[in-house]
Amino acid sequence: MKQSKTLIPTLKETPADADTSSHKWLLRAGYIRQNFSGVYSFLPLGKRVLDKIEAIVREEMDNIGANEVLMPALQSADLWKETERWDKMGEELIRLHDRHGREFVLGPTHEEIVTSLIRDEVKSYKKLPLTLYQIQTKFRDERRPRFGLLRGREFIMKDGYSFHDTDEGLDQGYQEMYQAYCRIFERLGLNFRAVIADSGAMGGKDTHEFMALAEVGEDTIAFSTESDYAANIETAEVLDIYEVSTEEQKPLAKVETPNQKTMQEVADFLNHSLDQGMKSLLFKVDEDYVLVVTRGDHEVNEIKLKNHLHAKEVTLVDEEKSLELMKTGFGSLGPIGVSDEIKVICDLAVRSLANASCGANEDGVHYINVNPSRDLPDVEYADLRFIKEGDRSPDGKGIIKFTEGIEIGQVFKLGKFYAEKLGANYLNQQGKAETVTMGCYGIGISRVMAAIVEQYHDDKGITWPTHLAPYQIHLLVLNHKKAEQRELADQIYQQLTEAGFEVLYDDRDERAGVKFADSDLIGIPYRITVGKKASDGIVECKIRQSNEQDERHESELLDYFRELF
Ligand code: 9G3
Repeated sequence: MKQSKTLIPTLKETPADADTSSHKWLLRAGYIRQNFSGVYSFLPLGKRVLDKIEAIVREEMDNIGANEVLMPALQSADLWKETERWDKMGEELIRLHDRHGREFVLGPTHEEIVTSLIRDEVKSYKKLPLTLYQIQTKFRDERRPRFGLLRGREFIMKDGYSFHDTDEGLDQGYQEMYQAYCRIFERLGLNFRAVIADSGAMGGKDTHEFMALAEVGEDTIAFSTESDYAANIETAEVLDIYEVSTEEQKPLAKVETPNQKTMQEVADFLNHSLDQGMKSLLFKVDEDYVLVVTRGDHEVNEIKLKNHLHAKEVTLVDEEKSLELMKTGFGSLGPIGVSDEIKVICDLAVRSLANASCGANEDGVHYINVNPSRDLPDVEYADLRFIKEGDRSPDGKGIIKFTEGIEIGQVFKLGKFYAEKLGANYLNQQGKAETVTMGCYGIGISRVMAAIVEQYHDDKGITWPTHLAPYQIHLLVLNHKKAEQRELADQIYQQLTEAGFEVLYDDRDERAGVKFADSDLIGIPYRITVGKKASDGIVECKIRQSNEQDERHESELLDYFRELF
């Protein structure tokens, strides 16, 4: 392709709204342009990279016998009402009317559509297992679109769905998809981890997220230093391996803590470390109120709390509600003497405290020498805290460290939720109607493109993995006006293109400096520069990632690139 004939609007400066590396480089190198918040156009270079990513995904999906389909973006609200997601989903679900006033959604995902298809078309166990997938545009009205393609409101997803007649079948389908995802992300050259994740609203059992490691990642991953354990910190369980203190139990006592409000102030005033104090937070859990107690140096994990109580809604109450219910403000809440209508749950770490302090449910008063076995006889204990760096890994091997990740894929065991709601049944071998069991699997295609740039760039631009770049070779002619340069470049372009190489030919009437800067921005792995030595047939070859360069005679180029590819 000749650059004088295509559209690659590079930018010298970083646009103000570029809020992460991939956003900055994809804008500056002319791969994408924002139409409006969270909505982008892929320009020619961007489209070519998308196609290469999709080709790898298709190959691996077809390898495991998944069947590609294409389902509509426009979905009838009726199906979403049958699964009760029409009401449950918030503002993120884009709802609209057609000309007849009928209600629709712009599809954020396709469980409803694909399950209704199976309900209508699959009636016998002989047709199972079956896996369908698509690569299609999704719509989610994110409150705060940001980081370019990483969190858009319209994006490209590969979403796959598997249908089984047994749980074992689902387990096997899930494993096959999991392995296919590992192959896809390895082929994409991504540094990734498969992490145990929280199935949250999806209601399934097992679920794993695939995270591309990058400091801009919005998810924090807890991983073990000595095993392949990795989990989203929302889910990472904490081992109950607290040694019970041997300290002799002192008598419970109340002390005035007149101006001490925060945990640290109380700990300093009572002359003990944070982990000798109890922190109590009051939550509204669906229609109930729950007092959650953790050690002073730990944080409540609200996802764990919600899952433990099988709740739909968990929110921290405000100070006035705390005063109304507990007759005291946040600084003096505690688990002793709480009225029966408020359940008290303590994180596991609290159980092994000895002679600890806690709020006395009176403003400016705390208890000291609290010994849970004696003073908290009927509280419940559960794993409710966030895992911390330095905790022992839940698999018992090594300790936990944190890193940031971009969620690029997820695999879910959905079970029967959607099939039950939509009546997707099949006749089993005995002719009895059974509900289909499902799995669902997603890869953020456009998000993956940005994740790759997060991992492959330097201070001059993008450094694509060779097989993902929009072109394989970038051919620059420094002075198009000089016949010997132009003729040699034209000849090299024709020869390499005819040999099957993907060549981007910078034939523009631009200064050499502009061409080099643009070439570094765009990030094509190999560059040929035709310049002063053209009359001797000598050109310069440069490798973008390593910056190494050397001179070659044009007659060597074909063999050189055949060797490289
Ligand atoms: C919605 C909206 C946003 C959503 C969903 C529904 C996420 C929703 C979870 C999934 C699960 C899997 C198939 C591919 C892999 C992921 N955000 N999810 O269901 F209405 Cl507005 O999408 N779906």
